[in-house]
Amino acid sequence: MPTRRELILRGLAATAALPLLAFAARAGGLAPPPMRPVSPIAPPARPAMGAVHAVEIRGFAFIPARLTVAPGDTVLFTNRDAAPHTATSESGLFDSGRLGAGQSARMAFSARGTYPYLCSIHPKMRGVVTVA
Ligand SMILES: [Cu+2]
Repeated sequence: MPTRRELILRGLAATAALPLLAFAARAGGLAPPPMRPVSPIAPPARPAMGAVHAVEIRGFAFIPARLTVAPGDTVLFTNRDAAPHTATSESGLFDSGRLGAGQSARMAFSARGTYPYLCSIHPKMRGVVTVA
């Protein structure tokens, strides 16, 4: 025959266990998170195109002569002189071709590195694009 004290303790234990059981039941009854359909027109996590950086060719100089961009960025070379110029990679990786007054050429840089270039018409005109 249990003592009065033992009965009280059992009662407390049962009461204390109830919230846990209720919690377990709720947890077990939770539906899995709904699957989200993948839409083919969902916007990409990152923009498809990087930033565009302007380099002006003015006064027989590239301005700025040294430019640092991120991978995927584009550099837009614009000739503001009356004389024609080019933006030509020293290692042959890119060449704007001959840019007349007001003409532009754009070059996208995907790989990290240092890309020195010059004007093939006026080889003393030099610049560097660093992709970092
Ligand atoms: Cu030039």
